[in-house]
Amino acid sequence: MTGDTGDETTDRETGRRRYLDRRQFMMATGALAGVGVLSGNVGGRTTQDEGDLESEYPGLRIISEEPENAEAAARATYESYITPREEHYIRNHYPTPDIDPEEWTVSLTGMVDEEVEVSVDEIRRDYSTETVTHTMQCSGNGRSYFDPQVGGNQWTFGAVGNTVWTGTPVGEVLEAYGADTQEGTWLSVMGGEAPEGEDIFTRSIPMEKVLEDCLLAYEMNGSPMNDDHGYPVRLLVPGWYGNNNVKWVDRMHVMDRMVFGEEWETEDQRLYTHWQQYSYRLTPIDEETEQFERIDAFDVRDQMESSDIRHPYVYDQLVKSLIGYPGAGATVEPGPGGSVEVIGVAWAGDDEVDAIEVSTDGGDSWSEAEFFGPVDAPYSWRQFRYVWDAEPGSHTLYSRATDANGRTQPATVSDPDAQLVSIEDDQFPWNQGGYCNNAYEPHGVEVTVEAAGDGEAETETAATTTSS
Ligand SMILES: Nc1nc2c(c(=O)[nH]1)N[C@H]1C(S)=C(S)[C@@H](COP(=O)(O)O)O[C@H]1N2
Ligand SMILES: [Mo]
Repeated sequence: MTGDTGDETTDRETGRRRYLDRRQFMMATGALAGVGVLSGNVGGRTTQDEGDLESEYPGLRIISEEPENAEAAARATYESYITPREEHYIRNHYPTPDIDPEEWTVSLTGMVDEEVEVSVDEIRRDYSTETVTHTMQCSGNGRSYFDPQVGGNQWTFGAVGNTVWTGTPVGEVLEAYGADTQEGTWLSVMGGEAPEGEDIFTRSIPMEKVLEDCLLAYEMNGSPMNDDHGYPVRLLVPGWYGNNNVKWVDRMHVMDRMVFGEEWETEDQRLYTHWQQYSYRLTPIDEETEQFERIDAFDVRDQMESSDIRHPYVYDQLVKSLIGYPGAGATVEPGPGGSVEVIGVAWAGDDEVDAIEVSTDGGDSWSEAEFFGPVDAPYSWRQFRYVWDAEPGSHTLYSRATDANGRTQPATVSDPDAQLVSIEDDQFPWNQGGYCNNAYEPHGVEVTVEAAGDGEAETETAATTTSS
């Protein structure tokens, strides 16, 4: 099994290093308060070359240029509370569209008093403005650690970021046009970028979540959102996996169920149902995914444990954590007291993370680490630190978080033949799509500790991780 991504070219390595050095400098001087200040981005296309992902996002490892898919290249991204735009992963099924915000509208249809086209200007100016810090993770993050591997982008650890999103509460727009938002209704939100003949990126969100905290967002980290992240307007579903956060919102349809069945399909295409009903489901090997009109549990773990839903829908995130320092493959020299400070992040979707433990001996023993950093953002990750009395030699480091429901990250991903549908015996259920991997072993880091005075310690050179 491979988590290794150390095949980058030297040029790219140099470019990234320059960026990371610069970033470190700006952190030190306080110039980079988590805001995308490095590349002069404004709304829409940036001031740099169009389509040149590498120069626009120097903190990312590019998986594909078209459609744009890229993840954080270095563990260092997980040393900080806020993820700068230059390091926030991008996940696109189709190429980023070129949108004129003056012309763009969001259609509101279905169970409403009045079907309308809402302009971007109206969304920005006619309703209240709210901000949420949200740890957004692609449900495919960690997919490359599945054995046997499954198809799709081979994300390692880097398809997650913590950013500040600003926009309009969706509920206010729905209310303005008399939408039926009673219990049991759903809002299906559609992206506007699908090329002719492709399935429209559609997600059905239960109305109770929509009204609770969903936004039509247009700013990221205090700057106008840029095109790759959904400009001019995206849905923000705090705490839930990235796939629910529909970019380039084109239409919102109020319904009494999810997009389901022939009404939402054409003869030869799952036009609106594909991304809701077939993709983004946790299905064991050799099973066909079962479709539902409605479900009433949204936390992925709750669904895993429900006897009604055998193939969970990818909604609210599972508990997970990542070590940011030391990075994978790093050689570190302990400080004067002989210790190394292990730093990382832990999150649990719309639940809280309750505890975080670190192992420095490959999981034989565990110690409680401590949380630090901002506390007042319920959908945001928490930072953690652990002061490690580090002996010279090589060590395998793991982190393992537990959420407020007492659910802990499992150790490994199961064998497909086990056909698990929930987390059992410390194993995450292998599934056909490679979704929601929160097992801690494949996300660990291999670290070498030098004896004090052994010379220059190097930092991470590639996004390598241990395999399991
Ligand atoms: N319209 C549209 N919205 C989309 C997608 C897409 O392909 N099209 N990808 C989704 C997925 S799978 C993820 S993980 C997030 C990624 O958001 P980001 O690119 O801003 O990180 O957007 C979601 N929203
Ligand atoms: Mo995703």
